[in-house]
Amino acid sequence: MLLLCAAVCLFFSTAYDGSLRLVGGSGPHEGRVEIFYNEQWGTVCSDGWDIRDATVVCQQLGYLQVAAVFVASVPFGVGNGPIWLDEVACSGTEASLTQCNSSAIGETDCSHYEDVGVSCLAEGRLNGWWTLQTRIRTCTYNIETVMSIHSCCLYLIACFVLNGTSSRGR
Ligand SMILES: [Ca+2]
Ligand SMILES: [Ca+2]
Repeated sequence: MLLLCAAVCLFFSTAYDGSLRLVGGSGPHEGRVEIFYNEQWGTVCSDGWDIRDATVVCQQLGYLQVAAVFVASVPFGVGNGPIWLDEVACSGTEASLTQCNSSAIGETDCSHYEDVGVSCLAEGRLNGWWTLQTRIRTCTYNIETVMSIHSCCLYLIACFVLNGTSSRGR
């Protein structure tokens, strides 16, 4: 059980090139958009940013719909580190933000005050795999990069117990 738990924990806490996260919001469903490349989290510039791009972000993270688009992520604070994406041009049907057209990674004329933010509708989640992934992400949201396997396990177990109880109760 502990091993399985550790594997699940590692899998979901490991960012890979193109991983997304939303930072600085009231929960994992909203915040400044950050994308992982080359071992580093970076932001996305608002040039060309629109609802279609935001839709891809929400769906990549397991949410069905966009609640709000922020072209300057003021409510969520500005990022630091690289600005990885600029001139993003999604059609809205891509499975991940990396599949959308954009400037080359890291090539930008933007400053951090132009970082984009997104708010996704927290209720509307995709089914199956995405639901599971989103639940685990919600559970591990506050435990960013470093956490012990042991506390991760306790957290995940608590998460599944609570989620299981609340969904059976309806
Ligand atoms: Ca766009
Ligand atoms: Ca630009």
